Amino acid sequence: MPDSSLLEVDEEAIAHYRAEGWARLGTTISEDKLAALRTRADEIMLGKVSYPALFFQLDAESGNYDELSRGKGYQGASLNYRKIEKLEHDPLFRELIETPRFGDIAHAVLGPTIQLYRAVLFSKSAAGGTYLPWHQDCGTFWGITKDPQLQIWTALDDAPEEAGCVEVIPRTHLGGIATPLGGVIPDYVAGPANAESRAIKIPARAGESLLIHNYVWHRSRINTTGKPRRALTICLMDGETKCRRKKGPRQFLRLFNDETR
Ligand SMILES: O=C(O)CCC(=O)C(=O)O
Repeated sequence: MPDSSLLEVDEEAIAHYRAEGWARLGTTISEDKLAALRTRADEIMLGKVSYPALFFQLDAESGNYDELSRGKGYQGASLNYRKIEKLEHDPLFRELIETPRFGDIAHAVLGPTIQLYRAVLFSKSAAGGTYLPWHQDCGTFWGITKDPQLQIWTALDDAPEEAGCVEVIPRTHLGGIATPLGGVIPDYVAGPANAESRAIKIPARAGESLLIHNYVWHRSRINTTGKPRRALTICLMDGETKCRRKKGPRQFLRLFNDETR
């Protein structure tokens, strides 16, 4: 169904995302808001602003994904957190999450009701961060009744190649999920698929957003710029998707829903 509120440029982006598994939206946020978000990211990492619901993961000192600490949460003031989840609890991040243009795209891709699976800051600190291997964002590990398809990634800092920009293997989303568990693509799948030779890099300027299909293989390397490289990813899904957990199933935040759709 054509959506009259959709910008032409977003129609083109959605077509590219459907065909290739990713797309550029261009700049979606103003410089003053970006500056406030960068400050807020630091404040959260340093414990100056805190919300009980936030989930934290520190970088591995080695930069090796397999050596990340898991399940430890906040480990004290540090700018070396690689991942902070549940940023919908922070009003500044919430405003970015609720960007009306994101809502128009989400409705065009997902339908009349939208919920948020997660809002995550992916950070590669000035010290380099962690190498994030080829992965998909889906599978039984995610604990929901249907794999999500749509992520909107927004750079808070410039993310050139040297900063560990996002890389994708175009069209891999068309092959579906690589393993039932989802997540990291095992070597026995990535090797025969010639992942290295098919990879493309997607450098981005601060304030630019990308659409990323949850099934497209994507990764990001170490940051060698000596400056932080942070981005907010929101994963959106349709309103029918439910948590599979029997005990205390998660309730997902509804977004962009209005009575007129
Ligand atoms: O920004 C990054 O380094 C990783 C992004 C990512 O994996 C995602 O948005 O799903």
